[in-house]
Amino acid sequence: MLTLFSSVKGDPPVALVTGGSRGIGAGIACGFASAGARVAVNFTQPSEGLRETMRRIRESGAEAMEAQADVADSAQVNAMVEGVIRGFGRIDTVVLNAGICPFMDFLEMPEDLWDRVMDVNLKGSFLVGQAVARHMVQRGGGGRVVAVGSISSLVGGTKQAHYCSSKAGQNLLIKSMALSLAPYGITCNSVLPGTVETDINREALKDETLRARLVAGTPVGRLGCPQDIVGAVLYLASEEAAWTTGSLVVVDGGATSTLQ
Ligand code: NAD
Ligand code: RM4
Repeated sequence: MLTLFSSVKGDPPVALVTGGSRGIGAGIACGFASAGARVAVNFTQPSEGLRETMRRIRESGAEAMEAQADVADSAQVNAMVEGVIRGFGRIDTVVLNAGICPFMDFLEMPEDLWDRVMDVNLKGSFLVGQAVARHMVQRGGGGRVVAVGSISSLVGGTKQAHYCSSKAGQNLLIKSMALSLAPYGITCNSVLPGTVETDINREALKDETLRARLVAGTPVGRLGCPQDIVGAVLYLASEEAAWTTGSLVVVDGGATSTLQ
């Protein structure tokens, strides 16, 4: 049985999950709630997904708060982090999950699309990671930073030059943060999912040829669901993971283990 990390022993831990209103982030937010944490759910715009996620968290008996911010905007990020600290007193774990992947051929890719993907996926991880880490250091240290990366940080992808590059950058951001923050008892790791069917790729996966190719390339024999990712994130947010830092944990049904 794992124990989620809490900087105040005996007090329920506090987790902030970016992009927590739907998809993998919603699964992670609900996973923290079921494991006894108080959860701040970051989102950009109010949505049915946000209301549903807040309802699921509260249904499991946990406290939840909304934390609005575009992760690519430093002023909004700082206001969000301050708001969560005001609301819950502190942050013990931050999950850097917010991300976008507007599929586009390399030859067609406009500069502003490249910039936006970098801003959300890479700069957003830096801004939120730094703001929360500064708070963790200020409150005396101890903490967990868990990024949701991607197997697309390890291999290229058609229509994903911006996304793969942003996720590869995020891997080394996390490793660099792990070095800087180790003296403060703050661990920094990434979970790298394979293909999980969510809003980010639902349209692309309507292409049956693509879907069949992805399933065939996944030894476990199916695409992932958000729940497949939650356990690895909770482990990295646990007390027991104190000696795990700078790690990239692949959770992909075996996809990157085969050339099929
Ligand atoms: P999703 O589109 O359902 O969720 C993405 C979330 O990020 C949404 O809640 C969205 O509102 C939020 N977001 C987007 N831009 C934001 C911004 N500027 N500020 C704050 N929040 C923002 O897709 P998902 O699959 O759940 O993606 C979650 C993470 O998982 C992403 O980082 C994605 O790259 C990663 N990932 C997904 C897959 C997959 O196959 N679905 C695979 C590997 C990694
Ligand atoms: C993943 C992987 C998936 C894609 C998502 C958006 O990392 O590349 O195939 O659907 O990103």
